[in-house]
Amino acid sequence: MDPVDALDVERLYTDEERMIRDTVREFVRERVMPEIDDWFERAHFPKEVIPELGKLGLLGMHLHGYGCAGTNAVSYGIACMELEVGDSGMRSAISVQGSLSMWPIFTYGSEEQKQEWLPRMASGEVVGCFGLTEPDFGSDPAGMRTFARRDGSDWILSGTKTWITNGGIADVAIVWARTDEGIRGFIVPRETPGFSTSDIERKLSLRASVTSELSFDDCRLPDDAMLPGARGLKGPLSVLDEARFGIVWGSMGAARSCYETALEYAKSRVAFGKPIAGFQLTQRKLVEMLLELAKGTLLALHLGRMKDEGRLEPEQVSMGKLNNVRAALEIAREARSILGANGITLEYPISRHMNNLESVFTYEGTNEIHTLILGQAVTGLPAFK
Ligand code: TGC
Ligand code: FAD
Repeated sequence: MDPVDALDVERLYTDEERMIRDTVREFVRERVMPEIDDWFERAHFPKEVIPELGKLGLLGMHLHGYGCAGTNAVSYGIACMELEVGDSGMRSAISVQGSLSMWPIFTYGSEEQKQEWLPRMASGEVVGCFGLTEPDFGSDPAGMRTFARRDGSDWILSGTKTWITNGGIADVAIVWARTDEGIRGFIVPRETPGFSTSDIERKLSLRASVTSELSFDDCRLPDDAMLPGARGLKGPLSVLDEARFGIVWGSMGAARSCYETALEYAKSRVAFGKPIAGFQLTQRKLVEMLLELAKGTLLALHLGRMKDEGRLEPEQVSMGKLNNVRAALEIAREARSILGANGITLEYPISRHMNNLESVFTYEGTNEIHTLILGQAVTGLPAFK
Protein backbone atom coordinates (compact mmCIF):
# COMPACT_ATOMS: atom_id res chain seq x y z
CA MET A 1 0.00 0.00 0.00
CA ASP A 2 1.25 3.47 -0.88
CA PRO A 3 1.49 5.30 2.46
CA VAL A 4 0.26 8.55 0.88
CA ASP A 5 -2.18 7.54 -1.90
CA ALA A 6 -3.40 4.58 0.16
CA LEU A 7 -6.49 3.91 -1.96
CA ASP A 8 -4.60 4.24 -5.23
CA VAL A 9 -6.90 7.10 -6.24
CA GLU A 10 -4.45 8.32 -8.87
CA ARG A 11 -5.01 5.04 -10.76
CA LEU A 12 -8.46 6.47 -11.52
CA TYR A 13 -6.90 9.39 -13.40
CA THR A 14 -6.72 9.25 -17.20
CA ASP A 15 -3.33 9.44 -18.93
CA GLU A 16 -3.93 13.10 -19.73
CA GLU A 17 -4.84 13.84 -16.10
CA ARG A 18 -1.67 12.09 -14.94
CA MET A 19 0.35 14.19 -17.36
CA ILE A 20 -1.14 17.40 -15.93
CA ARG A 21 -0.44 16.13 -12.41
CA ASP A 22 3.20 15.53 -13.32
CA THR A 23 3.60 18.91 -15.02
CA VAL A 24 2.18 20.87 -12.09
CA ARG A 25 4.02 18.73 -9.54
CA GLU A 26 7.30 19.49 -11.27
CA PHE A 27 6.49 23.21 -11.43
CA VAL A 28 5.81 23.21 -7.69
CA ARG A 29 8.98 21.28 -6.95
CA GLU A 30 11.22 23.41 -9.19
CA ARG A 31 9.66 26.85 -9.00
CA VAL A 32 7.62 27.13 -5.80
CA MET A 33 9.30 25.01 -3.13
CA PRO A 34 12.74 26.68 -3.28
CA GLU A 35 11.20 30.14 -2.73
CA ILE A 36 7.90 29.78 -0.92
CA ASP A 37 9.22 30.18 2.63
CA ASP A 38 10.90 33.41 1.64
CA TRP A 39 7.80 34.72 -0.18
CA PHE A 40 5.66 33.83 2.81
CA GLU A 41 8.05 35.43 5.28
CA ARG A 42 8.34 38.62 3.22
CA ALA A 43 4.59 38.63 2.48
CA HIS A 44 5.40 38.67 -1.21
CA PHE A 45 3.41 37.32 -4.14
CA PRO A 46 5.62 36.90 -7.21
CA LYS A 47 3.42 38.36 -9.95
CA GLU A 48 5.78 36.96 -12.57
CA VAL A 49 4.48 33.48 -11.69
CA ILE A 50 1.15 34.29 -13.36
CA PRO A 51 2.45 34.26 -16.98
CA GLU A 52 4.42 31.13 -16.06
CA LEU A 53 1.17 29.48 -15.00
CA GLY A 54 -0.29 30.75 -18.28
CA LYS A 55 2.51 29.12 -20.25
CA LEU A 56 1.67 25.83 -18.56
CA GLY A 57 -1.92 26.27 -19.75
CA LEU A 58 -3.33 26.47 -16.20
CA LEU A 59 -5.22 29.79 -16.43
CA GLY A 60 -8.86 29.23 -17.30
CA MET A 61 -7.75 25.73 -18.19
CA HIS A 62 -11.18 24.12 -18.24
CA LEU A 63 -12.66 26.77 -20.52
CA HIS A 64 -12.81 26.10 -24.25
CA GLY A 65 -11.53 28.43 -26.98
CA TYR A 66 -10.09 31.96 -26.56
CA GLY A 67 -6.60 30.60 -25.91
CA CYS A 68 -7.73 28.36 -23.01
CA ALA A 69 -6.51 24.79 -22.67
CA GLY A 70 -9.98 23.19 -22.74
CA THR A 71 -9.28 20.41 -20.24
CA ASN A 72 -11.92 18.65 -18.19
CA ALA A 73 -12.86 19.75 -14.66
CA VAL A 74 -10.94 16.90 -13.01
CA SER A 75 -7.72 18.16 -14.60
CA TYR A 76 -8.41 21.63 -13.21
CA GLY A 77 -8.97 20.05 -9.79
CA ILE A 78 -5.72 18.10 -10.01
CA ALA A 79 -3.85 21.30 -10.89
CA CYS A 80 -5.40 23.03 -7.86
CA MET A 81 -4.37 20.15 -5.61
CA GLU A 82 -0.79 20.00 -6.83
CA LEU A 83 -0.36 23.79 -6.60
CA GLU A 84 -1.70 23.84 -3.05
CA VAL A 85 0.86 21.21 -2.06
CA GLY A 86 3.16 24.19 -2.62
CA ASP A 87 1.04 26.92 -1.04
CA SER A 88 -2.62 27.99 -0.93
CA GLY A 89 -1.52 31.30 -2.45
CA MET A 90 -0.44 29.52 -5.64
CA ARG A 91 -3.80 27.76 -5.91
CA SER A 92 -5.60 31.03 -5.15
CA ALA A 93 -3.79 32.56 -8.13
CA ILE A 94 -5.38 30.13 -10.60
CA SER A 95 -8.72 30.10 -8.76
CA VAL A 96 -9.05 33.86 -9.00
CA GLN A 97 -7.78 34.14 -12.55
CA GLY A 98 -9.54 31.13 -14.10
CA SER A 99 -12.66 30.58 -12.01
CA LEU A 100 -13.53 33.98 -10.56
CA SER A 101 -12.41 36.32 -13.35
CA MET A 102 -12.33 34.40 -16.65
CA TRP A 103 -15.29 32.09 -16.02
CA PRO A 104 -17.85 34.94 -15.61
CA ILE A 105 -16.60 36.61 -18.80
CA PHE A 106 -16.74 33.25 -20.59
CA THR A 107 -20.21 32.42 -19.24
CA TYR A 108 -21.93 35.81 -19.03
CA GLY A 109 -19.89 38.02 -21.36
CA SER A 110 -20.63 39.16 -24.92
CA GLU A 111 -18.56 37.77 -27.79
CA GLU A 112 -16.63 41.09 -27.91
CA GLN A 113 -15.86 40.91 -24.18
CA LYS A 114 -14.61 37.34 -24.53
CA GLN A 115 -12.40 38.22 -27.49
CA GLU A 116 -11.05 41.29 -25.75
CA TRP A 117 -10.15 39.73 -22.39
CA LEU A 118 -9.92 35.94 -22.37
CA PRO A 119 -6.86 35.28 -24.59
CA ARG A 120 -4.74 37.79 -22.65
CA MET A 121 -5.97 36.40 -19.35
CA ALA A 122 -5.25 32.81 -20.42
CA SER A 123 -1.66 33.76 -21.18
CA GLY A 124 -1.31 35.68 -17.92
CA GLU A 125 -0.59 38.97 -19.68
CA VAL A 126 -3.68 40.41 -17.99
CA VAL A 127 -4.39 39.64 -14.31
CA GLY A 128 -7.97 39.62 -13.05
CA CYS A 129 -9.66 39.86 -9.67
CA PHE A 130 -13.20 39.34 -8.38
CA GLY A 131 -14.92 41.91 -6.18
CA LEU A 132 -17.96 40.69 -4.30
CA THR A 133 -17.18 41.10 -0.56
CA GLU A 134 -17.66 44.52 1.04
CA PRO A 135 -16.56 45.83 4.43
CA ASP A 136 -20.05 45.27 5.89
CA PHE A 137 -21.17 42.36 3.71
CA GLY A 138 -19.10 39.18 3.52
CA SER A 139 -21.28 36.13 4.10
CA ASP A 140 -24.36 38.08 3.05
CA PRO A 141 -23.48 39.70 -0.29
CA ALA A 142 -27.18 40.38 -0.95
CA GLY A 143 -26.74 43.48 1.24
CA MET A 144 -24.02 45.01 -0.95
CA ARG A 145 -23.93 48.82 -1.18
CA THR A 146 -21.71 49.22 -4.25
CA PHE A 147 -24.00 50.85 -6.77
CA ALA A 148 -23.94 51.48 -10.51
CA ARG A 149 -26.31 54.12 -11.89
CA ARG A 150 -27.08 55.00 -15.47
CA ASP A 151 -25.81 58.26 -16.94
CA GLY A 152 -26.93 58.34 -20.55
CA SER A 153 -25.61 55.11 -22.01
CA ASP A 154 -22.74 54.97 -19.46
CA TRP A 155 -22.66 53.57 -15.95
CA ILE A 156 -21.31 55.38 -12.89
CA LEU A 157 -19.91 52.91 -10.35
CA SER A 158 -19.38 53.81 -6.66
CA GLY A 159 -18.50 51.76 -3.63
CA THR A 160 -15.87 49.68 -1.86
CA LYS A 161 -14.93 46.01 -2.07
CA THR A 162 -12.54 44.42 0.36
CA TRP A 163 -10.49 41.27 0.94
CA ILE A 164 -9.99 40.97 -2.80
CA THR A 165 -7.30 38.48 -3.83
CA ASN A 166 -4.90 39.97 -6.39
CA GLY A 167 -6.72 43.33 -6.22
CA GLY A 168 -3.49 45.31 -5.95
CA ILE A 169 -1.85 43.66 -8.95
CA ALA A 170 -4.92 43.19 -11.14
CA ASP A 171 -5.24 44.78 -14.56
CA VAL A 172 -8.99 44.26 -14.52
CA ALA A 173 -11.65 43.66 -11.86
CA ILE A 174 -14.95 41.81 -12.14
CA VAL A 175 -17.12 43.90 -9.85
CA TRP A 176 -20.63 43.11 -8.64
CA ALA A 177 -22.90 46.08 -7.98
CA ARG A 178 -26.49 46.89 -7.20
CA THR A 179 -28.33 48.69 -10.05
CA ASP A 180 -31.92 49.76 -10.67
CA GLU A 181 -32.30 46.47 -12.52
CA GLY A 182 -30.85 44.27 -9.74
CA ILE A 183 -27.29 43.05 -9.15
CA ARG A 184 -25.10 43.19 -12.26
CA GLY A 185 -21.46 42.38 -13.01
CA PHE A 186 -18.99 44.88 -14.52
CA ILE A 187 -15.61 44.54 -16.16
CA VAL A 188 -13.55 47.40 -14.72
CA PRO A 189 -10.08 48.03 -16.22
CA ARG A 190 -7.46 49.22 -13.75
CA GLU A 191 -6.86 52.51 -15.54
CA THR A 192 -10.52 53.60 -15.12
CA PRO A 193 -10.45 57.07 -13.47
CA GLY A 194 -11.70 56.81 -9.87
CA PHE A 195 -10.65 53.15 -9.44
CA SER A 196 -7.94 52.69 -6.80
CA THR A 197 -6.65 49.84 -4.63
CA SER A 198 -4.81 49.49 -1.36
CA ASP A 199 -3.29 46.27 -0.08
CA ILE A 200 -4.20 44.72 3.27
CA GLU A 201 -1.02 44.45 5.32
CA ARG A 202 0.07 42.37 8.33
CA LYS A 203 -1.82 39.21 7.36
CA LEU A 204 -0.76 36.09 9.22
CA SER A 205 -2.35 33.84 6.61
CA LEU A 206 -1.96 33.63 2.83
CA ARG A 207 1.08 35.85 3.10
CA ALA A 208 2.32 34.78 -0.36
CA SER A 209 -0.83 36.24 -1.90
CA VAL A 210 -1.96 39.85 -2.42
CA THR A 211 -5.26 40.82 -0.72
CA SER A 212 -6.63 44.31 -1.28
CA GLU A 213 -9.39 46.83 -0.93
CA LEU A 214 -10.89 48.22 -4.15
CA SER A 215 -12.44 51.71 -4.22
CA PHE A 216 -14.69 53.03 -6.94
CA ASP A 217 -15.22 56.77 -6.79
CA ASP A 218 -17.80 57.62 -9.46
CA CYS A 219 -16.07 55.46 -12.08
CA ARG A 220 -17.53 56.08 -15.51
CA LEU A 221 -17.89 52.86 -17.50
CA PRO A 222 -19.24 52.37 -21.01
CA ASP A 223 -22.45 50.40 -21.49
CA ASP A 224 -20.47 47.43 -22.78
CA ALA A 225 -18.54 47.09 -19.49
CA MET A 226 -21.54 45.23 -18.09
CA LEU A 227 -21.75 41.44 -18.38
CA PRO A 228 -25.00 41.00 -20.31
CA GLY A 229 -25.72 37.43 -19.23
CA ALA A 230 -25.57 37.84 -15.43
CA ARG A 231 -28.60 39.24 -13.65
CA GLY A 232 -29.27 39.08 -9.91
CA LEU A 233 -27.27 37.53 -7.08
CA LYS A 234 -27.36 34.22 -8.93
CA GLY A 235 -24.63 35.67 -11.21
CA PRO A 236 -21.84 35.99 -8.62
CA LEU A 237 -23.03 32.98 -6.61
CA SER A 238 -22.77 30.74 -9.66
CA VAL A 239 -19.21 32.00 -10.18
CA LEU A 240 -18.38 30.94 -6.64
CA ASP A 241 -19.35 27.34 -7.43
CA GLU A 242 -16.42 27.21 -9.84
CA ALA A 243 -13.82 28.42 -7.36
CA ARG A 244 -15.27 26.37 -4.49
CA PHE A 245 -14.82 23.29 -6.65
CA GLY A 246 -11.10 24.10 -6.97
CA ILE A 247 -10.84 24.46 -3.20
CA VAL A 248 -12.34 20.99 -2.67
CA TRP A 249 -9.23 19.69 -4.44
CA GLY A 250 -6.71 22.28 -3.34
CA SER A 251 -7.30 21.78 0.37
CA MET A 252 -6.34 18.12 -0.04
CA GLY A 253 -3.04 19.27 -1.56
CA ALA A 254 -2.18 21.28 1.55
CA ALA A 255 -3.32 18.33 3.70
CA ARG A 256 -1.12 15.92 1.73
CA SER A 257 1.92 18.11 2.24
CA CYS A 258 1.27 18.23 6.02
CA TYR A 259 0.66 14.48 6.28
CA GLU A 260 3.75 13.53 4.25
CA THR A 261 5.93 15.90 6.27
CA ALA A 262 4.63 14.48 9.58
CA LEU A 263 5.06 10.87 8.41
CA GLU A 264 8.68 11.40 7.39
CA TYR A 265 9.43 13.33 10.55
CA ALA A 266 7.86 10.69 12.80
CA LYS A 267 10.00 7.96 11.25
CA SER A 268 13.24 9.78 11.98
CA ARG A 269 12.59 11.70 15.21
CA VAL A 270 13.68 9.65 18.22
CA ALA A 271 12.21 10.07 21.71
CA PHE A 272 12.50 7.72 24.65
CA GLY A 273 14.94 5.66 22.60
CA LYS A 274 12.81 4.95 19.54
CA PRO A 275 11.28 6.74 16.52
CA ILE A 276 8.10 8.54 17.57
CA ALA A 277 6.35 6.76 14.65
CA GLY A 278 6.66 3.62 16.80
CA PHE A 279 4.36 4.97 19.53
CA GLN A 280 0.72 3.95 19.35
CA LEU A 281 -0.49 7.51 19.91
CA THR A 282 1.55 8.79 16.95
CA GLN A 283 0.35 5.97 14.73
CA ARG A 284 -3.21 6.80 15.61
CA LYS A 285 -2.65 10.41 14.57
CA LEU A 286 -1.08 9.36 11.28
CA VAL A 287 -3.83 6.87 10.52
CA GLU A 288 -6.60 9.41 11.27
CA MET A 289 -4.84 11.84 8.94
CA LEU A 290 -4.51 9.21 6.24
CA LEU A 291 -8.21 8.29 6.47
CA GLU A 292 -9.32 11.90 6.06
CA LEU A 293 -6.84 12.53 3.25
CA ALA A 294 -7.95 9.43 1.34
CA LYS A 295 -11.67 10.15 1.80
CA GLY A 296 -11.27 13.83 0.89
CA THR A 297 -9.30 13.03 -2.25
CA LEU A 298 -11.87 10.45 -3.33
CA LEU A 299 -14.65 12.95 -2.67
CA ALA A 300 -12.85 15.55 -4.82
CA LEU A 301 -12.48 13.09 -7.68
CA HIS A 302 -16.11 11.98 -7.40
CA LEU A 303 -17.35 15.59 -7.53
CA GLY A 304 -15.00 16.24 -10.44
CA ARG A 305 -16.40 13.34 -12.44
CA MET A 306 -19.93 14.58 -11.67
CA LYS A 307 -18.95 18.05 -12.86
CA ASP A 308 -17.56 16.63 -16.08
CA GLU A 309 -20.86 14.82 -16.58
CA GLY A 310 -22.69 18.13 -16.09
CA ARG A 311 -24.63 16.99 -13.04
CA LEU A 312 -22.80 18.59 -10.12
CA GLU A 313 -25.15 20.71 -8.00
CA PRO A 314 -24.07 23.74 -5.91
CA GLU A 315 -25.03 21.98 -2.65
CA GLN A 316 -22.72 19.10 -3.55
CA VAL A 317 -19.88 21.56 -4.05
CA SER A 318 -20.70 22.92 -0.57
CA MET A 319 -20.40 19.38 0.81
CA GLY A 320 -16.94 19.10 -0.67
CA LYS A 321 -15.79 22.53 0.50
CA LEU A 322 -17.16 22.05 4.01
CA ASN A 323 -15.72 18.58 4.46
CA ASN A 324 -12.36 18.95 2.79
CA VAL A 325 -11.27 22.30 4.19
CA ARG A 326 -12.29 21.23 7.69
CA ALA A 327 -10.45 17.93 7.27
CA ALA A 328 -7.35 19.68 5.87
CA LEU A 329 -7.24 22.04 8.83
CA GLU A 330 -7.53 19.13 11.27
CA ILE A 331 -4.79 17.25 9.43
CA ALA A 332 -2.55 20.34 9.55
CA ARG A 333 -3.10 20.77 13.29
CA GLU A 334 -2.43 17.09 14.01
CA ALA A 335 0.67 17.13 11.78
CA ARG A 336 1.94 20.19 13.63
CA SER A 337 1.69 18.33 16.94
CA ILE A 338 3.79 15.45 15.58
CA LEU A 339 6.61 17.86 14.80
CA GLY A 340 6.58 19.27 18.31
CA ALA A 341 8.46 22.56 18.51
CA ASN A 342 9.82 22.15 15.00
CA GLY A 343 6.24 22.31 13.76
CA ILE A 344 5.94 26.01 14.48
CA THR A 345 8.80 27.14 12.24
CA LEU A 346 9.04 27.91 8.54
CA GLU A 347 11.64 25.12 8.26
CA TYR A 348 8.68 22.82 7.68
CA PRO A 349 5.59 23.67 5.63
CA ILE A 350 2.98 22.73 8.22
CA SER A 351 2.37 25.98 10.12
CA ARG A 352 2.39 27.88 6.83
CA HIS A 353 -0.30 25.56 5.45
CA MET A 354 -2.23 25.67 8.72
CA ASN A 355 -2.30 29.47 8.72
CA ASN A 356 -3.28 29.54 5.05
CA LEU A 357 -6.09 27.07 5.65
CA GLU A 358 -7.62 29.46 8.20
CA SER A 359 -8.33 31.79 5.25
CA VAL A 360 -9.48 28.95 3.03
CA PHE A 361 -11.89 27.97 5.83
CA THR A 362 -13.37 31.50 5.67
CA TYR A 363 -13.29 32.52 2.04
CA GLU A 364 -15.57 31.18 -0.68
CA GLY A 365 -18.26 30.70 1.99
CA THR A 366 -17.42 30.04 5.62
CA ASN A 367 -17.80 26.72 7.35
CA GLU A 368 -21.07 28.00 8.86
CA ILE A 369 -22.48 29.22 5.53
CA HIS A 370 -21.83 25.85 3.84
CA THR A 371 -23.39 24.10 6.84
CA LEU A 372 -26.50 26.27 6.44
CA ILE A 373 -26.60 25.70 2.65
CA LEU A 374 -26.66 21.96 3.32
CA GLY A 375 -29.08 22.37 6.23
CA GLN A 376 -31.47 24.12 3.88
CA ALA A 377 -30.97 21.48 1.18
CA VAL A 378 -31.89 18.60 3.50
CA THR A 379 -34.67 20.27 5.52
CA GLY A 380 -36.11 22.70 2.99
CA LEU A 381 -35.89 25.38 5.70
CA PRO A 382 -33.49 28.33 5.27
CA ALA A 383 -31.77 29.22 8.58
CA PHE A 384 -29.57 32.10 7.38
CA LYS A 385 -31.67 34.83 9.02
P1 TGC B 1 -30.47 33.08 -2.25
O1 TGC B 1 -31.84 33.70 -2.20
O2 TGC B 1 -30.27 31.74 -1.65
O3 TGC B 1 -30.00 32.99 -3.78
C1 TGC B 1 -30.14 34.07 -4.68
C2 TGC B 1 -30.18 33.47 -6.09
O4 TGC B 1 -28.93 32.80 -6.34
C3 TGC B 1 -29.13 31.39 -6.57
N1 TGC B 1 -28.02 30.69 -5.90
C4 TGC B 1 -27.06 30.06 -6.57
N2 TGC B 1 -26.87 29.85 -7.87
C5 TGC B 1 -25.78 29.15 -8.24
N3 TGC B 1 -24.88 28.67 -7.34
C6 TGC B 1 -25.04 28.86 -6.03
N4 TGC B 1 -24.13 28.38 -5.17
C7 TGC B 1 -26.16 29.58 -5.58
N5 TGC B 1 -26.63 29.95 -4.36
C8 TGC B 1 -27.77 30.63 -4.58
C9 TGC B 1 -30.48 31.09 -5.95
O5 TGC B 1 -31.07 29.97 -6.56
C10 TGC B 1 -31.24 32.37 -6.24
O6 TGC B 1 -31.60 32.34 -7.62
P2 TGC B 1 -32.94 33.05 -8.12
O7 TGC B 1 -33.03 32.68 -9.57
O8 TGC B 1 -34.06 32.47 -7.30
O9 TGC B 1 -32.75 34.51 -7.89
O10 TGC B 1 -29.46 34.15 -1.69
P3 TGC B 1 -29.16 34.61 -0.21
O11 TGC B 1 -29.01 36.08 -0.22
O12 TGC B 1 -30.17 34.00 0.74
O13 TGC B 1 -27.70 34.00 0.06
C11 TGC B 1 -27.45 32.68 0.21
C12 TGC B 1 -25.98 32.44 0.69
C13 TGC B 1 -25.79 32.87 2.12
C14 TGC B 1 -25.79 30.94 0.56
C15 TGC B 1 -24.99 33.21 -0.23
O14 TGC B 1 -25.10 34.57 -0.04
C16 TGC B 1 -23.54 32.78 -0.02
O15 TGC B 1 -23.08 31.81 -0.60
N6 TGC B 1 -22.75 33.54 0.82
C17 TGC B 1 -21.34 33.33 0.95
C18 TGC B 1 -20.60 34.42 0.22
C19 TGC B 1 -19.27 33.95 -0.33
O16 TGC B 1 -19.01 32.76 -0.47
N7 TGC B 1 -18.42 34.89 -0.72
C20 TGC B 1 -17.20 34.56 -1.36
C21 TGC B 1 -16.56 35.78 -1.97
S1 TGC B 1 -15.32 35.43 -3.17
C22 TGC B 1 -14.04 34.77 -2.31
O17 TGC B 1 -14.08 34.51 -1.16
C23 TGC B 1 -12.85 34.53 -3.11
S2 TGC B 1 -11.52 33.77 -2.32
C24 TGC B 1 -10.47 33.78 -3.62
C25 TGC B 1 -9.26 32.95 -3.50
O18 TGC B 1 -9.30 31.72 -3.81
O19 TGC B 1 -8.18 33.53 -3.18
P1 FAD C 1 -18.74 37.58 8.23
O1 FAD C 1 -19.74 37.41 7.15
O2 FAD C 1 -18.74 38.84 9.02
O3 FAD C 1 -18.83 36.35 9.23
C1 FAD C 1 -18.19 36.34 10.51
C2 FAD C 1 -18.56 35.02 11.21
O4 FAD C 1 -19.99 34.98 11.39
C3 FAD C 1 -18.18 33.78 10.40
O5 FAD C 1 -17.80 32.75 11.26
C4 FAD C 1 -19.49 33.42 9.72
O6 FAD C 1 -19.58 32.05 9.37
C5 FAD C 1 -20.48 33.77 10.82
N1 FAD C 1 -21.81 34.00 10.25
C6 FAD C 1 -22.21 34.94 9.37
N2 FAD C 1 -23.51 34.79 9.08
C7 FAD C 1 -23.94 33.73 9.77
C8 FAD C 1 -25.18 33.04 9.89
N3 FAD C 1 -26.27 33.42 9.18
N4 FAD C 1 -25.26 31.99 10.72
C9 FAD C 1 -24.18 31.56 11.42
N5 FAD C 1 -22.98 32.14 11.35
C10 FAD C 1 -22.87 33.21 10.53
N6 FAD C 1 -13.92 38.09 -1.31
C11 FAD C 1 -14.08 38.44 -2.62
O7 FAD C 1 -15.15 38.93 -3.03
N7 FAD C 1 -13.07 38.25 -3.53
C12 FAD C 1 -11.87 37.73 -3.18
O8 FAD C 1 -10.99 37.57 -4.03
C13 FAD C 1 -11.67 37.37 -1.80
N8 FAD C 1 -10.44 36.90 -1.39
C14 FAD C 1 -10.23 36.70 -0.05
C15 FAD C 1 -8.93 36.38 0.39
C16 FAD C 1 -8.68 36.20 1.74
C17 FAD C 1 -7.29 35.91 2.21
C18 FAD C 1 -9.75 36.30 2.68
C19 FAD C 1 -9.50 36.06 4.14
C20 FAD C 1 -11.02 36.62 2.26
C21 FAD C 1 -11.27 36.84 0.89
N9 FAD C 1 -12.53 37.25 0.43
C22 FAD C 1 -12.73 37.57 -0.88
C23 FAD C 1 -13.60 37.53 1.40
C24 FAD C 1 -14.31 36.28 1.91
O9 FAD C 1 -15.13 35.72 0.94
C25 FAD C 1 -15.11 36.68 3.16
O10 FAD C 1 -14.16 36.92 4.18
C26 FAD C 1 -16.10 35.61 3.58
O11 FAD C 1 -17.14 35.49 2.65
C27 FAD C 1 -16.69 35.87 4.98
O12 FAD C 1 -17.09 37.17 5.12
P2 FAD C 1 -16.62 38.06 6.40
O13 FAD C 1 -15.16 37.92 6.52
O14 FAD C 1 -17.20 39.41 6.20
O15 FAD C 1 -17.27 37.35 7.63
